Amino acid sequence: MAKLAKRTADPAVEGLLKAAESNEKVTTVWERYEAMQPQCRFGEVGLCCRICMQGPCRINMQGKEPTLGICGARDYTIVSRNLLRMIAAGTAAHSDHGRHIAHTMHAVVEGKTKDYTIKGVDKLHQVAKRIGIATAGMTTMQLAKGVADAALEDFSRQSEEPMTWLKTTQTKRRLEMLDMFDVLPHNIDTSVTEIMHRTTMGVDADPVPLIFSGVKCALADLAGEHISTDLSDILFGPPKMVVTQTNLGVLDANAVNIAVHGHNPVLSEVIVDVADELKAEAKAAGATGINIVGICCTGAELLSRHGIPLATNFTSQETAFGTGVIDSMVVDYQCVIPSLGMWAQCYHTKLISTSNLCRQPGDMHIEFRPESAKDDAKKIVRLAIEGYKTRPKKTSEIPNVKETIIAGFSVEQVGEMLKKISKDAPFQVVVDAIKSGKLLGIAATAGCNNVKLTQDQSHLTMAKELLKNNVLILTTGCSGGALGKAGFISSKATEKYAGEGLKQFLTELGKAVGLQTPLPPVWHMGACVDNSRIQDFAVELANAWGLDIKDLPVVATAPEDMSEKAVAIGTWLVATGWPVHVGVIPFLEGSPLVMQIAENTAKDVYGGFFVFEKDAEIAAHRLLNILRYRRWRLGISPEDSAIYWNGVTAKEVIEDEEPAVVAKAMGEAD
Ligand code: MSK
Repeated sequence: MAKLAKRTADPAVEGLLKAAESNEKVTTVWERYEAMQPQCRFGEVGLCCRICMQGPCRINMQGKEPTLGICGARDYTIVSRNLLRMIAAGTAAHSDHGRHIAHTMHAVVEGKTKDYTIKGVDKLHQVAKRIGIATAGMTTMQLAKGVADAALEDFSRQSEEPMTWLKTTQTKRRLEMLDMFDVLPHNIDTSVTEIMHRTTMGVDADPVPLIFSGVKCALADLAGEHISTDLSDILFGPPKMVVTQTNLGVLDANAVNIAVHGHNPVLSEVIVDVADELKAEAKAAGATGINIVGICCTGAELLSRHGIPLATNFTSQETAFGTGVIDSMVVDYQCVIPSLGMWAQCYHTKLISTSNLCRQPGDMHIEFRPESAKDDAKKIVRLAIEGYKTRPKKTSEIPNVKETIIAGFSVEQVGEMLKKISKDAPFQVVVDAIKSGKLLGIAATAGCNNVKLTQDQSHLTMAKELLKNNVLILTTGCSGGALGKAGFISSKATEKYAGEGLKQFLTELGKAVGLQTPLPPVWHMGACVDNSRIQDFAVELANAWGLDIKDLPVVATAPEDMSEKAVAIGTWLVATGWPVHVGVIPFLEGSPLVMQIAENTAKDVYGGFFVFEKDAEIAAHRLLNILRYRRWRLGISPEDSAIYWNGVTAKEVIEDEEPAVVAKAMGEAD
């Protein structure tokens, strides 16, 4: 693999890289990536099997020998098993996060902690009603107990009843379809366990049932994410529109800077509370105050609920140390890379781990418990104040780069805004905008950074193309981080990037909610678990239209996917009817059969399918074509029947629904 022509599209990160790379005490993720080249081709295409200790086996994808592993496993078995284990790991991560929040809610209900309250009482009622808990005459705590119990039951139910967080959140048609294919999971833990069992030595070798069970587990992941989102909203309140700033320029050389990083908001919410209480201690130490900033998805959670500035996203988490002004980086779990300890030793920054699930070499560990939340958080903040006192007094390296970001677009917030135009049928407003052509459709941009691609660049390229073509973007996670840092999530961005129809839609909606400026063209919906919000948005749209997601002009993209969690998310999106683009193929190319299932067969079964394309501009155009195709199928863009896509007219596609013809039209065929 050649060296990347450009490492990052983020000028703040670029500015810090030179110093970082001349520092012999640390290495950056980019340097380590280059040192790793060439990466193992067998691993890259998913054909390395180390499931049993007779291996590792590496089989040949070109049809040359060896074509069988020592046990006789073929390419499709090895690739499918590896894929399933990624889905299971992603599901475990998202869902464990949800379980921890459910336990925190229990601790609140049982009076074991006084450091949290139920801030989202309306959301509690809404979720309780949705999952079938009678709310009349119930106290807040009784309802919270009922919801937390129901959430935990979704981890452990032993009957065949499908999971509550699936059967109450998807369209009726989709549930019937998933039931017909026997992929509705009844609990999360079994879904993960079954995959580990099914893929172990001497169990399932048939790629078809293997992949169906991967879909089932991914649907458990969707439910796990939804539990995380719902219960966080109940504890901390659903996000509402907030205006703040993003990128490394949000660091403040004169304040105690605390960067919170990871995914679970249970600790960081309390850090925000106690930071205010400890301001006087920071001032006594000579600082102007305490400046909390976010990284990755803990950052996205605090951004959405409190307008806490987001400093940076995944690939630049270690480069952030190079500013020299972060006094503590406080990590919970997931996407915390193991090199951080090395960086902490080189700078004065304290790396504070807070969960025994996620210890780091070189960390200081303060185990965070909901029962002693405030005391734990105070210890953590005081360590940062101590860190400030020892910060070397040299000129800071804070890049002068920051952008305005408007975040907090929960589905509840979106619904409230749309009600200003149509009180009784809010999502009909979006349906009408799509039907009228103001909006070509909706795109979800999600997922990570991946060092194999220039940091953030693919997110930005795709967003530019989609917005120009009147596609409203919903975003989460590090994609939201990338777009925010580059100035795509502000009213100015609507002026700069949106096509005429999109601009009109956002201006009208902005006026309706009392703003003088248009809404941003990218709606930031939160952290990566909050892809459940994107799904809720699509379900609202589908129900308003009387359709299923597979019929809607909606697409999803993870242009720089990196994590196993992204594999789980992509799979449930496909299983619920979304066309899903990914910019980095997750170790599938070793099996033409599995590639065929992902790109084509999935479409026939679920209506959703994967689009694999590294080039972001080409990918954006493929997604635009899919949106046009879906619009034409709905009869709302009859003029598109004459449009040639890759040499095939839309009319031909409809009349001759041979998968190969459809694939060619969508630019998916060779
Ligand atoms: S943090 S999973 S790099 S979005 Fe959610 Fe970002 Fe991906 Fe981690």
